[in-house]
Formats: sequence, C-alpha cells, structure tokens
Amino acid sequence: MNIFYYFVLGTLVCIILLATFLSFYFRNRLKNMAGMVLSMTIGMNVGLTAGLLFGTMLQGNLYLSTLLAILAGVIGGAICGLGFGVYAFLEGLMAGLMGGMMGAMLGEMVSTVQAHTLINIFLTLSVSSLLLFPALRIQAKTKEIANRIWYTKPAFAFLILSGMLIFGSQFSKVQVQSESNISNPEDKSQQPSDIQPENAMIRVQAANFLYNPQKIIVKEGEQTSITLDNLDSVEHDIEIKEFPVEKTEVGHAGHGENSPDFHLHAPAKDTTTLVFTPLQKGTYEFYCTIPGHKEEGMTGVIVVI
Ligand SMILES: [Cu+2]
Repeated sequence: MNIFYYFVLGTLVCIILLATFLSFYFRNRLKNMAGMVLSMTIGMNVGLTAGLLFGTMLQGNLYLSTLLAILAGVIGGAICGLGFGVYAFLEGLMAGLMGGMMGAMLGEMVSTVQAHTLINIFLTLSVSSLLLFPALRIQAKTKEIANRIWYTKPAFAFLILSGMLIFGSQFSKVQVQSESNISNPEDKSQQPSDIQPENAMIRVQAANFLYNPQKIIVKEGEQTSITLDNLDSVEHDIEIKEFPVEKTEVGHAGHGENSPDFHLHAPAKDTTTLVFTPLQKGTYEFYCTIPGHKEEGMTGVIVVI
C-alpha cells in the first residue's frame, strides 16, 4: 500500500457515501429514469476504478481483485439506486458487477504506470457522476435561471474535475518515483550499466517490466553466472532461443527438443541463478516469455566477446 492507493480508496469511499446521501436528498426531485442512469453511472465508474486499483495492487491474484472490485461496484451502484426503487437498485447492482469485473481484468493486464493513468481517469469520471444529481433534477420553470451567470456551474464542474485529475496524477507520480527508488537503490550514480568487464557474475534486475541492464557482455569460454533478480510482483524470465552454451547448472527448463537454449525463470519477488559457459562469439537477443512482457519492453542483448 502506498499513498496513491490510499488516496484512490479514500476518494472511492467518499464517492459512495456522497452518492448515498445525494440519492436520498434528490430522490423526490429526480425521475425514475434519471435514478437508473445515476445508479448505473456510479456503479460502473466505481466498479471500474476499484477494479483497476485492486487489479494493480493484487497483480497475479485476479480472483481476489475481481471479488473486491465487484463488491465495491455493487455497493456503490446498489446503495445509490436504493433511493429510487427496485429498478434503479438492480441497474446499479448489475453495472457495479460488470464494472468491477472489467476493471480488475484491465488492472491485471496493463502495466502499473498505464493502470495509474486509467485509475486517474476513472476516478475523475466517478467524481463527475456525482455532479449528475443536481444536473438531472427536475427544475422548477422560473425566470430565475436567466438571471444567473450562465458559466458558473460549468466552470465549477470543470475546476473540480481538472483539480481531481491533477491531484491524482501528482500522487501517482510520487508513487512511481518512490517505487523506482526502492527498486534501484544502487543505481543513482550508475549510468546505463552496460558493461561488467572481467565479471563472470552478472545480476540482472527485472523491475517495472524492464531489465536492468539491458546489455550484458560476457566472454567466450568463460564460466558465467546470471542472476535474475525479480523485483516485480509478477513472474519474469530471460530466454534466448538459440544460444550456444554449455550449462553447468540448470536453473529451470532445458528439456525437450524444442526447448530454448537458455531459460532463466524467476517467480515474483524472487531471484534465480543460471551458470553457463558461452561457446560462440556474437550478439544474442534475450526477452521475457510471459505474454505481453516482451512488447512492454522486456528485451535485451547478451554480447559474447
Ligand atoms: Cu516478464
């Protein structure tokens, strides 16, 4: 848990509380149809936001994140619909269920940084759905409206929503920074650490869906160990399809005819080492075989000199 997650969770709780209050406050001034639209909007947006949040926090445990997200969405939508009768209640309930499910899957699939952007967007949408209460209410037809300064309400809404987006993105920035500080404690002075000359013991970090370093230099014929240090909360590996090596110690895999020449697998928050001797000079591309990770940028090269 970090400050950004607390901020999102706290805001979601406030939205649900406010929506409950507003739905009872405006219940006599909203048509049934408006009540249904409101409970659906709130249920869906809260569900999506909570889903993205839990999906990101609990990456690797889609079951739990889906359950929690559905719970949040259903509570948000159903309670909000309660004031408007059974149709709105059901509408909110189903929308929350769907939003929670979709959000959790999305949070599981996209990277942390992308998820934070999406969380900010959906959180802002959730806040904006609260503004629908006064906007959709039945207004008494008086001349009073003409006397008002017409732009105050839109300007107010714009201020709230843009403030929300900026606020949220500041938090997520702080969090991404603190995460990268934790993951690279020794890297401050170290520029892209390409070269480890004369070093037969190589450490590769996998953090935030990137390898560090992305270029490894090893010597032909020299026994080398590569340690994959996985700091992410999802599994990662290093694989090279064709790489002439002599394996001293098999870390993982290397069975069967179609198996790659080099495969090093590290579970979430874990470290695995593979000892091998490169047999042929050249440049070999390595990558992560977990679906989507290579596309995300989990590639690098081993240069044998
Ligand atoms: Cu990976």
